[in-house]
Amino acid sequence: QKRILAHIALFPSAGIGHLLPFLRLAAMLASPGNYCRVTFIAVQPPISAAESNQLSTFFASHPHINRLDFHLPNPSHFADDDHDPFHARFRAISRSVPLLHPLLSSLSPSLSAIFADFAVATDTIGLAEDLSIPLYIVSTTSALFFSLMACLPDLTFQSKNVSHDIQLPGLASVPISSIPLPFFIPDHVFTAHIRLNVQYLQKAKGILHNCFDWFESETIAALNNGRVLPHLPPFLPIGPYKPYDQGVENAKAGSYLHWLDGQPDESVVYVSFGSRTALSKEQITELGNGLERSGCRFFWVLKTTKVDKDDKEEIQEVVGDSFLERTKDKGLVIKGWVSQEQVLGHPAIGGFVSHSGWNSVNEAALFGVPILAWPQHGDQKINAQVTEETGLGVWMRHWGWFGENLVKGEEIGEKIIELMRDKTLRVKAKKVKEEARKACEIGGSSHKTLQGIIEALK
Ligand code: BUP
Repeated sequence: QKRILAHIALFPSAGIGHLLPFLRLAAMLASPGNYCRVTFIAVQPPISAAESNQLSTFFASHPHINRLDFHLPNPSHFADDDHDPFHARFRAISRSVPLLHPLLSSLSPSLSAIFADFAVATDTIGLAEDLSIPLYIVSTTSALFFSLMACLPDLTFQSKNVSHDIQLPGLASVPISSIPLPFFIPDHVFTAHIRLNVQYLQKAKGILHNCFDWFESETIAALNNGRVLPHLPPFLPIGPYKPYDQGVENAKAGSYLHWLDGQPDESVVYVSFGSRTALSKEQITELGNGLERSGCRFFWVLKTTKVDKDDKEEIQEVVGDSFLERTKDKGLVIKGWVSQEQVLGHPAIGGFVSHSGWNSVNEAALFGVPILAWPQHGDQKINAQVTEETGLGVWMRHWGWFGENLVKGEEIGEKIIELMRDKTLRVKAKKVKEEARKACEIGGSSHKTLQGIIEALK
């Protein structure tokens, strides 16, 4: 019989960008020596194929983690004013939280804590109180964007067209053009959902942050000193979360990793805009043009729909046979899921054209890969600002939000060349990697913080 000193339930919200950090956290908590039992609440049905696949692979290789399937009674019931299935699902999950009570109260051994996504914070606070256990909120974004969300009820944004900066209390200012467009509409489903979840933050025991102190030290200090908002619980950087052992050989991964094996070190630019952004056809053409003009080797993960299950077009239909033919010696274009952590960890990768999703930024930090940040929506411009300030990347401010501008291939090509030739940036990115690794080592800042949290629950 194994010694179990704490039993933690992990509760993610919708989307792979929420699920993956939770799976990583689950693997970290359940690792030998922590004496933690982990129950993972797997919301069913997931929206994307990527989520279903990650859940199956994860539980096949982590049989010691308790999978608790949580079937939503009416997954698509709630209206969604921006037609974003992920935003609609955030609400559907939140509203179903009371149904978790009987499932969690009957667990044995009984729970010591719930670690829940910020996107379900409000409803889960009541649940944790009913179960008389602490709730830790898991943030899946940068500390700077988290600060903006925390201040949201006190902020009003008049117009995105008048250029000025937003001063967050105790923090660096943020350009108005970085504010996500839904924040200009107070009753937008995304905005309303965030405002709601911010209200009860003080009741949480702590806020877990996928990053490390060095990367965002001033913002983390401001959050912890009460300068951003009084009475916030401790903001606890415990990342970057380590990729977990997937325990399986994947034939598809084999093929693109094999291609990367044949490329010189740090010669390939990796291009991916994450799981939720499909560029317009015109922008895809310009991007292809830019990659070709740059003359750099490239590995491009192509997406044409927001939800992966809907993505049925063949690569050649999107970029054209002639593009593939012309670039076949230089580039590889793939559709569908790739193991990004393996790609970024491959020695052939020398740069990353990224939307600056927070997980992607952390993975680039962990592997020291310089980023050319091309944010598309949500927290991504603010994440890009953080990325640039740390020296991990450069941010194309004037390229704008998704669909705002058509960025021409000529400029994309030039920026890719600059990214791949920039030795100073490469050195800075290596420094970030060093700091990230130091934080996660035994005795490092993130490691110590996580151990402190686990100890407090025993
Ligand atoms: Br796509 C893709 N492989 O093919 P972010 C994504 N990922 O491993 P998000 C893969 O998914 P938004 C793929 O490594 C990261 O851990 C990637 O999270 C992994 O962006 C995660 O980077 C994606 O936070 O977009 O959530 O896709 O910021 O729009 O929510």
